[in-house]
Amino acid sequence: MPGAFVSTDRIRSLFTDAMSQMYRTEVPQYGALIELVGEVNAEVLAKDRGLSERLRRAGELERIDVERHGAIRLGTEEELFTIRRLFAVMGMQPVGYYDLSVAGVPVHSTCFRPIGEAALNVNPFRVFTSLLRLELIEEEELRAEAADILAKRQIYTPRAIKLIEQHEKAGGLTEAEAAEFVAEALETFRWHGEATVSAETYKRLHDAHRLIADVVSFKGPHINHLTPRTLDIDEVQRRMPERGITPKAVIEGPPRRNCDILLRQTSFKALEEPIAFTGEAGTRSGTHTARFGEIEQRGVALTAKGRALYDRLLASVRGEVQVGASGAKAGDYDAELAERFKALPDSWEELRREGLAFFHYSATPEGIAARGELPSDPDALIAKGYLRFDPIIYEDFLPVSAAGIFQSNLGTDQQQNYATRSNRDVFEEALGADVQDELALYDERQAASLDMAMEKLGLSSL
Ligand code: OOG
Ligand code: NI
Repeated sequence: MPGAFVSTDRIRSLFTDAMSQMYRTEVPQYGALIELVGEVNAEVLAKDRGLSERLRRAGELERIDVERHGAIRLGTEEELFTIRRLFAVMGMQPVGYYDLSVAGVPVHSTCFRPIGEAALNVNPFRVFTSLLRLELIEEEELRAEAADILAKRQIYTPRAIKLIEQHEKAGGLTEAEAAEFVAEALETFRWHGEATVSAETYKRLHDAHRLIADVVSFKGPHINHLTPRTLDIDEVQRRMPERGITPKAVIEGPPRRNCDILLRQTSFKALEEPIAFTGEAGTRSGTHTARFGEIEQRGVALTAKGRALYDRLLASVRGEVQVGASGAKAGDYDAELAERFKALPDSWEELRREGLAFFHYSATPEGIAARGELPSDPDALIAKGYLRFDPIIYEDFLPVSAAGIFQSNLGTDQQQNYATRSNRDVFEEALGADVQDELALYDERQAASLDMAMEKLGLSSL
């Protein structure tokens, strides 16, 4: 009886909440970051009544503190195939393909996220999901050994698999099944302090690449960070040290602007955690560095044209100023970033007029009242206040930023370059589906909003 099913949005929200609770308990420093973010958000809202009112009207105020994304790293094609089915239970679909091997990280990735506007409004939680590319391990013996170790593990509980199948068969889950599903799914993301390999194997994997050790040595793909939303990322970054939190050297992405674009993010350095290795002589203790906390601030989604400009400006800054391992030149980098990004218009109207960003259009009450005597051109309608446009928020990730987040948490001596081609077809085959094109999704939303607005104004859409 389909009526008895709970929405995938609800399951996603239950899951986000459960993950948040678990991660806070597992990583105390993450709890400290959450507190800091909450404080800064409250200060911003108290100072900026306009913003506070806008967020309240959009229904965002009460979920400002809910995490916006997390990340995992998988080891095998089967794991990726099943994670797609698991995320589908929560209304999350694969969007975008990210090849991180170009940045010296032996993975390729996608983002599982809700795609419909209504679902995004309820809870936009996403998971950046990477698949290890074992073929990038040069040493044949080690590659075979890693594949062997991974083939033996089962990262999903039998009950989770049953509930995924139930969802697929019946088309949904009941409230009781959903609660059980969330508890079972959570097991896949849990941290395990016991490695499944010996200290010696761990070291060899680690020598090949730290990330390989992180993926191969454990029972499952522990969530490696969660990321709440901040209303002032620069301020949180600045205050982190006061709380004993060490931030990465620079904020990834675009500089601070009047009109936020894309995604700005920063993280604290991954913690060194005690782990136990298996071995003939019983267990041996050691440490592993994987888990961290991150914050994000999102802005408008850019069109292909806007994105090309963004990529070009960012590349020019990075070509000019290389930030050192210990943060040397971070100030120069920030200054250069701000300077060069002056070439990207910083008003909503210019971004719209020049086709650099995506907007959601709506008919104003004045426009609806004036039906029948309106110009048909959107620009003219906007100029007269009959049509309004609001930024469509960027819901995806940025490969250069993601590489920066990865790198800062892998240590700095690991800059490796892989001479490989990106391998999207192989990724999609393992996934069992094509990843959706993010630009097409934004474009559809923009077009649909304009159609709807024009209809309300009694004008046929262009
Ligand atoms: C994922 C890093 C990418 C982001 O926010 O760009 C990411 C990872 O370290 O596994 O989460
Ligand atoms: Ni992240």
